[in-house]
Amino acid sequence: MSNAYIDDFPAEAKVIRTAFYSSFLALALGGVFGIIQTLHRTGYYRFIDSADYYTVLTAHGVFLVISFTIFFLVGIFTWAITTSLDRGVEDLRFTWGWYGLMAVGITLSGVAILAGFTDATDISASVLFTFYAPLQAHPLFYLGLVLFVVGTWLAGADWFRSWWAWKAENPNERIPLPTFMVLTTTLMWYLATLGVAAAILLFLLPWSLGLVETVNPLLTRTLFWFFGHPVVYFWLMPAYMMWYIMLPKVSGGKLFSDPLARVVFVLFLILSVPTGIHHQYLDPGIAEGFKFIAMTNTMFLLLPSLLTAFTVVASMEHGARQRGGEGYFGWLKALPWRDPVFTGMALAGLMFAAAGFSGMINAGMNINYLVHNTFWVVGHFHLTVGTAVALTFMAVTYWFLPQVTGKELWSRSVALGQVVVWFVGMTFMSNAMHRAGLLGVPRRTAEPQYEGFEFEAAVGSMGELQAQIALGGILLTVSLVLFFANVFGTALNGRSDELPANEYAGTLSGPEDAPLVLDNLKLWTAIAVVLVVFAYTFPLLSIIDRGGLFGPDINPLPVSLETVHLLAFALESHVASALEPVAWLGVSR
Ligand code: HAS
Ligand code: CU
Repeated sequence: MSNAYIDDFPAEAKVIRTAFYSSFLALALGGVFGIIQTLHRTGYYRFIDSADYYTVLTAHGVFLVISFTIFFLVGIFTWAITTSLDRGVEDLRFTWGWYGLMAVGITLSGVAILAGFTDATDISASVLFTFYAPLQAHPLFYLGLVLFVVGTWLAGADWFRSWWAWKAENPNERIPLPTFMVLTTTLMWYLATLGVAAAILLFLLPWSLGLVETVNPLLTRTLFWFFGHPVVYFWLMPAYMMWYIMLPKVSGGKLFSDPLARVVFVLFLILSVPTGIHHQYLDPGIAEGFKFIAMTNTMFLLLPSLLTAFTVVASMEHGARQRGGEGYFGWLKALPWRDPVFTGMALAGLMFAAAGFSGMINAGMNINYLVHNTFWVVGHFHLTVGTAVALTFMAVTYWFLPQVTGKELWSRSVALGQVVVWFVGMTFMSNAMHRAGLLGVPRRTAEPQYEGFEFEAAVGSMGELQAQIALGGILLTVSLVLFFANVFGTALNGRSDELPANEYAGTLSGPEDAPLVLDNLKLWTAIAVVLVVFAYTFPLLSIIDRGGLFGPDINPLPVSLETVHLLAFALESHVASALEPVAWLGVSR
């Protein structure tokens, strides 16, 4: 008889359950702040002071993109490791330890943010989820983030430990695909978080504690984006994992290609970090050439997602044909559209296709000037993290919750309604956000409508856009209420013995078709490091060279970074002397 997860791993199920509930708490809080700011910005219902808008926005951002996403992913990664290696964690106390560190960390940061609403303390952290200088938070906020990130590092160590132990017992076997995905994602995360660790520990925390007086804002921005771009793949890769190993199964078929899935995760490992500067196309302190390199890397980074679109849709088609689907497009009808787990993930995928297009536009250096810092970008990330990731996580919750609680899902039809309402709400909200951005409506402000200035819409009107955004926000809130009803309903159910087995999709082309080198994690990590060194050494050196490590005024460490000039000089004279013999051709420097 095949068992549910909780039957085989009761202790691990408890950790995962706790991580999920932490994630849902953050989702609820983030959702409340979300509807407050949608209604405030669009002018439909205003009860907060506009001066508090940054605090609301910070709470919305941090609770959703840091706590909701990451608590959920540590839960499913722990599931993926234990299920695919078929062994429990090595040391349960260690597992609870990293969970505890994450929980304490995010609580400290959360308290620091929420304290911004009262004047009773001077604690506040209204610095947005992109907490770079010159915005400054109370030290508690940074300290909390440090603990949280260290918690995730230890979680990664836990997964590696399991894999090492398994490898010792199974020396000649390929890394099971889910484990492979967890390990590559973790390695990417280790590399990415070096940036944020440096930003916080060397600059922001000492500055907030008063140990140093100033920081170099461009440097903290650049270190933030060193982390801030790859963090989006830390959210996406677990969702992709679900599209690869769960979606084919619920579609009724098998994963089209295990080797291709490995290639995708390797590409993310090597390309995610050296692209962060695409968030800084408008930063005047970074030379255009460095931006061009980041743009080129970003365009290559489209590849793993395009491969994913192909592989995942091919797997869905395989499933549909197993279920009797026929014709070029007729197979779509044979998919299990009444299953919320399937429909949620499929709708999330559809929206991600649109998100990919807005991402490509963001990524173009020239066209980015049109959309940067406008509402367009907000539209983009509500399709990506707000739907591709969030909707996938909610959809798979309907499968995971029974697995880790041992209880039947409270209502499948409410679940189906929930994922559809999210899709419809996000269609209204994000489309209108993109359009508003094209008219120049700025992001990150409570007062987008400047006095005496009218945004001219080519089609429709500002009022219509505002109405769509507010309507979308309300539908998303309704969807969240339905989601929580199901989570509570399920938690209140009794134990059931009729749960589906803990299984993930088989493959049409399995690991035996994948070249061995794909499993060489050391090689891919080394390549990733080299690319990061190439992409970041010179931009960072030149930022420090011009602005000083701690800003232009105080400079406790010697800045002996003539390197950039020296290198330029060396290149220049070399080129000049090489050209000497042909000087008569009229070539001069
Ligand atoms: Fe982005 C800004 C470029 C992906 C998140 N992005 C942001 C911000 C966030 C964010 C949060 O180059 C704002 C940060 C801030 O506060 O300032 N982004 C990209 C590019 C991609 C991309 C090129 N972003 C993401 C993902 C995110 C995310 C993923 C979160 C999870 N983004 C940018 C740039 C900026 C930016 C610039 C800076 C803008 C500025 O000026 O500030 C790519 O990775 C996208 C590739 C995606 C595709 C789509 C493939 C399609 C698939 C769907 C398959 C369909 C299925 C369903 C499975 C090529 C995989 C089929 C269903 C059936 C029924 C058949
Ligand atoms: Cu990015």
